Amino acid sequence: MTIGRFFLWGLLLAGSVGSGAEPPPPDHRALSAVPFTEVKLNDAFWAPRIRTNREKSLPHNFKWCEETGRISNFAKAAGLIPGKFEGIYFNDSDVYKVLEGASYALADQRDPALEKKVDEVIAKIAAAQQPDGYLNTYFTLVEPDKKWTDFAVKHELYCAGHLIEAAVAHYQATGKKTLFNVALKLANHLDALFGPGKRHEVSGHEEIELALIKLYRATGEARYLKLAAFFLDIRGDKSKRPKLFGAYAQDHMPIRQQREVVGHAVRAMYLYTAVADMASYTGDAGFIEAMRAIWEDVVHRKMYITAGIGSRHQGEAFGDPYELPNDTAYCETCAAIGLAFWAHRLNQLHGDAQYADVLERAIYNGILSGIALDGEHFFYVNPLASAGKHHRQPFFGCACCPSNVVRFVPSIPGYVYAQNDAGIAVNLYVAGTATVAHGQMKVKLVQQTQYPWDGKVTIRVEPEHAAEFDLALRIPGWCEGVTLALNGQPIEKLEIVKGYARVHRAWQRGDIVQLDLPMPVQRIEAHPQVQANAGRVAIQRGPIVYCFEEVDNGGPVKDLVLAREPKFSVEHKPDLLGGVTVVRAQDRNSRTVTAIPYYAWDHRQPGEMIVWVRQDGKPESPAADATWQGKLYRRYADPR
Ligand code: FUB
Ligand code: ZN
Repeated sequence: MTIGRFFLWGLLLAGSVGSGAEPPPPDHRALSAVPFTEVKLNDAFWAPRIRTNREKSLPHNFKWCEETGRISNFAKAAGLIPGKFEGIYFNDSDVYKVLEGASYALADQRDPALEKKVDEVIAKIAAAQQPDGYLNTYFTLVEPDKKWTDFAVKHELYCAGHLIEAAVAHYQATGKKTLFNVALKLANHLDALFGPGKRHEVSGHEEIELALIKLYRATGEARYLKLAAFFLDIRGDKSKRPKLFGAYAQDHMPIRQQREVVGHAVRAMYLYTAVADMASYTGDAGFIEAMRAIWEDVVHRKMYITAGIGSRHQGEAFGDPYELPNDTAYCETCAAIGLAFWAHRLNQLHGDAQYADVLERAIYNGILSGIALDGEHFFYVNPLASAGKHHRQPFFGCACCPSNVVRFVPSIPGYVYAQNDAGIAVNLYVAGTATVAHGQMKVKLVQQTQYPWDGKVTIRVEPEHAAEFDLALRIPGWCEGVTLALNGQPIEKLEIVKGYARVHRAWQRGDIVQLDLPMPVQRIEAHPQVQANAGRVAIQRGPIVYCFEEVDNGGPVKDLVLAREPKFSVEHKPDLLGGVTVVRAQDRNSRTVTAIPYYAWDHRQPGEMIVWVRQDGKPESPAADATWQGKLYRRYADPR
């Protein structure tokens, strides 16, 4: 029955664009995220960051968007003020991303000043839209006769995608349709131009696909989903588009045939986010198999321990398998954010915690390093070793990363919980409350924890009335020896399904679940083919990857060698770097060395930084034997 419905919808998607009268496609996801509007965080780690994002990062980004002409480009395109276009041709997208971030922030907390700013900017955007729905300030002001002529380079569809994402977030957060109506008009314009029997084009930089799927989810209008399906179907297909853009833009072969991740990392992540989303409606076996293989290629061969991806500066691109240099790592902040998007979609599609493990790794490491504790300085490139010359900047000419991180941080509430007919899944451990719809009733969850510094988590379950359902708790891949108790009684035999400890019972108001995820300091080793990490280990505790900085260690750290059997100790320092747990160990000369969370590096005196340190006794060139099957990183076993 279900397969039949998928098949029918597959045909409808592949066929001509219809009136939208057909029934909606089934939602094929094993889990669906509990929306950001239903989750409030009040923890000691994220809540202050979300506040800093609202109070500092968003005003800072609006200011830079003003000062660099990004916002006035809209006023100019609208004819409200005179003047020429300023900046790069895709600068509209930064304004949209900042608005998206502002929308999540407003959902968390109303803020009249921020709302006023948002309304003002939206008014300029709306004024810049042309009567047919077209909206792009670069083309309106610079090349009005060249609209929709340079799909490989000029990012018109990319900018449209970011507008749509911002509009959906703004509508969901505030209930206002001011930006949403602009997005609908633009999406309808795209639908009139592109599709079967119309123009066969794709964007050189993916983004529109995932955005159209979001718009479909927000409106139920099938044509947006069909247009996204069309863009995905003709990508890399020479029979539909004789001149492909090549591997850089994942446009070298049809997506269903792709098995390796290639090209520009952000482009790839945005594309595969949309592919995973699309599979959740079509059950498309070709897409699912492509995602399986490409995911393995990324996480087993091409991902840094920080969940940074895209090792090459050249082309901002993925390198060869195991090509993971530390000091020259590119690891664009946007790419880690894109990986988080993709991981989140695959977690929902398959209901498998392994994807949320990567999501968590990205959030606490490769993404968070992209923004300074003050909320006003940003990394674009996130290397895993530094000679002391790489520092966060207030903004960039190409400002994709600041605007991406300021939309990602306030969206984190939307990543914490997921649900299905069977019950509720907890993907991230963050103190706060959530209201989750289950059948006809609502279940309130109250989570308390000091995560990521401590693995003890307490969840109070408050259904409106007693009811049977699952509570599925993600057991992180880094964790060994988890224990779980229900109302104070240990659960002896945990039922672990796809990485979740599943507790099924008739829940009563006030039931308490206590999860204990032990967080010893772990040494991690990399696959022997990662040449940069030969003879080295990295330190991880819980979800946090650590690094050594010169400032904590009385001098250069690049030649640091850990003792053969370091006796690790940890100390939580509330006044250091916004509150961090530091890790201490001994070097091979028995001197104490100190590591801090990678995300917090480069906040004090400039100096060397290193994630992968030499380990006394670890051979430089061990064999890559079968024990490495399917692994890029694993816990280091002492060669005793
Ligand atoms: O092209 C738009 C954005 O600028 C990309 O996603 C980033 O990699 C940067 O090149
Ligand atoms: Zn970026």
